[in-house]
Amino acid sequence: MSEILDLVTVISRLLKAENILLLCHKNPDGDTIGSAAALYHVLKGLGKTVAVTCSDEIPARYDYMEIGMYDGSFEPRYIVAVDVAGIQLFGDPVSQYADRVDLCIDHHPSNGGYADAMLLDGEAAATAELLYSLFESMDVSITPLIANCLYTGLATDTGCFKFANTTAKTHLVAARLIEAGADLVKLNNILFESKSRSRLEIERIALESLEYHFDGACAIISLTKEQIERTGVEPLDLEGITSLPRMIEGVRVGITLRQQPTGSYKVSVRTEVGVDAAQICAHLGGGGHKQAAGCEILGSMENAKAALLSEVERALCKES
Ligand SMILES: [Mn+2]
Repeated sequence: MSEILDLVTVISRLLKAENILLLCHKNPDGDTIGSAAALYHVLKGLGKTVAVTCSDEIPARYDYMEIGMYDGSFEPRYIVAVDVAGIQLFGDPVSQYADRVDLCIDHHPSNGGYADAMLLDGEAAATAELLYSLFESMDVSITPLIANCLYTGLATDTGCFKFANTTAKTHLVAARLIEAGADLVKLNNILFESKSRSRLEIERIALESLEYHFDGACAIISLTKEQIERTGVEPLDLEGITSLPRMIEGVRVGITLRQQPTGSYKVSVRTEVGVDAAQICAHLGGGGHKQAAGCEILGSMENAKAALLSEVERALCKES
């Protein structure tokens, strides 16, 4: 298990560290990218040699963060994972660092404790929210660029401050970031008000697969790997469709199944307050947050659905 650190200890370790490599999770989202980018700029500002790496390409829409990606030009001596709840989320080739992560900064209560040390706040809406507290304690000045990076993490993990993980603290941090120069209108437009054509196409296909269970309390959409490949949709865009089934009136549990290139099914579960998504996924070897969790299921689509539905039934019975 990881040694659990307080902010002061994390700061002293970061200040001592040299040749720092920051690791994001695969299928990177706004929080892992924004958090890595913000930490990158802060450490760079302290004169450190630092770079970011990720198994998947960082989507072009995030170019405004000006991330310095790792090009092999230094030998990493201090490795920090941001927003990565478990080593299975590194993907290749980043997984080569999995057993030598010095510090993990994260907000997933399910974090398995794979790093030597950990700064974890399971109450934080995003890793970016936790990082803001770290930077505040470090007394670093939040530039507009850093504010944009942190805002991106905060806004994306909360669905633009709409999800149940959003707290007063989340808004207070957002307010500080706005004061520091975060460009709300530009960022919200990039993050929430535009969709690629391939995203729309995959939504159309996903909606054709829609089915209801338990008198409409559960909705499932599913995509085969052929459908995903045909649209050429980016991983992040694909991630976005996981909110679709939960949006339907009367649906308490929304499930999205995406077949992976290996054939297994990546499952995303989104629930209304009162139904525990993490619990549903935990029984299937996954985990996550109360209202948003995931797991991976091997076998056929029908078997995957059957396994999920029996867990959903249990969760619905428990709550209602
Ligand atoms: Mn996150």
